[in-house]
Amino acid sequence: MNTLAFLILSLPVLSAHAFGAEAPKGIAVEDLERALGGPVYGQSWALVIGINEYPAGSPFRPLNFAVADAEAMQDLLVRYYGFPAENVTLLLDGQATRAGILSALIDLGECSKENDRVLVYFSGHGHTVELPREGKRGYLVPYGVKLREQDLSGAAKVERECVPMTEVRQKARLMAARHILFLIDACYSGLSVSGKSPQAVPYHLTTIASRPMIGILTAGRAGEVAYEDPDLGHSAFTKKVLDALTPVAGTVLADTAPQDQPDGVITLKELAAYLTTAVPQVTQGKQNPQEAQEDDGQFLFIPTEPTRPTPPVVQPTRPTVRPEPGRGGQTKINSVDGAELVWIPGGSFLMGSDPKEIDALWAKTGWDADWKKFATHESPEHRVSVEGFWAYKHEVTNEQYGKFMKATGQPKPEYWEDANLNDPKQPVVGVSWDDAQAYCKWAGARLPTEAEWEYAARAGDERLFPWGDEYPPKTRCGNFADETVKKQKEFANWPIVEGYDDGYVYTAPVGSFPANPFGLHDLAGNVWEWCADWYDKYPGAQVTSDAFGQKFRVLRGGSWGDSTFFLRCSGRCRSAADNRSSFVGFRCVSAGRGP
Ligand SMILES: [Ca+2]
Ligand SMILES: [Ca+2]
Repeated sequence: MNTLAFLILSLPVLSAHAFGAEAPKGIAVEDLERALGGPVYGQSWALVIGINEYPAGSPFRPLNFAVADAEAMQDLLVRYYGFPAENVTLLLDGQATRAGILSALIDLGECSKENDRVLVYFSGHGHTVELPREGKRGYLVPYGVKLREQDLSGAAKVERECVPMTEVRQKARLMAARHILFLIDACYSGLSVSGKSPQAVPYHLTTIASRPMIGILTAGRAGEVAYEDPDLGHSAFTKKVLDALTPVAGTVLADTAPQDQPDGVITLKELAAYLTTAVPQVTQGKQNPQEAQEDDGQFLFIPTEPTRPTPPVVQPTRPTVRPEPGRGGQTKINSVDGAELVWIPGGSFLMGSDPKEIDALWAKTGWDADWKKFATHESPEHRVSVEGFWAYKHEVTNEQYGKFMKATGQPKPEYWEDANLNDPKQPVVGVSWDDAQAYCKWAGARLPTEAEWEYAARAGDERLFPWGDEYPPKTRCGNFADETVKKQKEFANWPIVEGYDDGYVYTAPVGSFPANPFGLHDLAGNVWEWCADWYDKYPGAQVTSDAFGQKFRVLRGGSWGDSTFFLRCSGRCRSAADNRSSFVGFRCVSAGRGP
């Protein structure tokens, strides 16, 4: 498919992302900007945290929707409220450790300037402790918390493991931003702002927009349980925040103002007024949001209009987000394992391969006719849409896997001691599908779906191999069974890519060869990569196989031991989930909004 066709096919996806739904007219916004002599805010920054996973046996049960809550909040801020995607830091599960949260709060202190606004959102457990001398203290419960039931009343133990709201408040003091808002979807006691909430600030937008403030809205009080509903797909509190702030047909539910006049600007007071009524309603009074603030400004939600020019994007100063010049793709670092991720823009593509194309390729390459039966599992070609996602640029390395083992006590994989395979920069091998899953969970990531893997490999066109259509390749483009392998006595009988020499017998250090156009290395060869899916027939497939169904997991891309059709973007392979092979590793992906 040519580039133009690809662009046209992707257009509905891109335009939906770029412009969102309808937005309010925003007359008050223009008045406000005129009165202030410029935009209401300099930059907008957000830290968005969602934790589903709490340790087995801990008194904090796992949550179902905290990650979905966080992702929806990130989407809301970027799509409707003018937060540049690169200014929104998302910490999910394994990334949201105590240290990770505190460090991200300090980052906000580093980047935000005096005319900026900062929003911190947290969805997870909260906890309240009675202090031994007097008073109570509220905490956010981070990922990886090590507390048993009997520890919960011990103030010092909880202080060591959890994030005190007093500390969060202290970190806010590092931020120069004019308006700082904490939206906390957790129940605990003690709001940690001094609560000098002004009784009667006149509703005058220019005043409240230009005065400073730190505000906090929490889902409920100590002893209340944050309510999750499968029908809502979110916690009750976040669902109502989303309801309150998502523009529908040009209006925003929470935009009522004291005079009940929608003006296109939603103040924190308006949002709080909406939530303190709506949340108890939907939870039968079991959950009662609390609000407090310091100083007399008001955090403002100002819907961005599709027609308003977007403010110039200032490159963030945070080290976690770096642009990658020349690719148009954005990269970021996973702070848990140090892996570099690249943004894969969403789109649609033809997955699988056409039997005619297979015949033509086999005729051209002279590959063994018997191998064609494997390729029948790639039929029929079918169109698949893929949402944008972040993908590891490289296969997970031994060095990264070592960090995971150290952090979690995970046992050594097979071949860990094999000097041919255990350099820190070589990809980890000898890992089962479950090992790979466990790693992903720790790293706050997941395995790619088979469709995502193939989409990423094809990199926006219909190329046969991640490096292009050429076979055998004329330039070094990956680590396969090659002339170097052939020289090893024990592998002398292997089929190889004739005339191709990559210089490696076993696995190569990741990234030793050029990336594909999406910026991903070693998709073809080096190690097979576990995908999330069961190995099954494609929709509409005529071919049947005993291998289809919930028996095997998908492997993609071929390895240092492969030389032919498995190296193609569409090549499918399978393995039992508990198999630990020297040819098999994995890479992770994660959801979230891109640049
Ligand atoms: Ca090789
Ligand atoms: Ca690979």
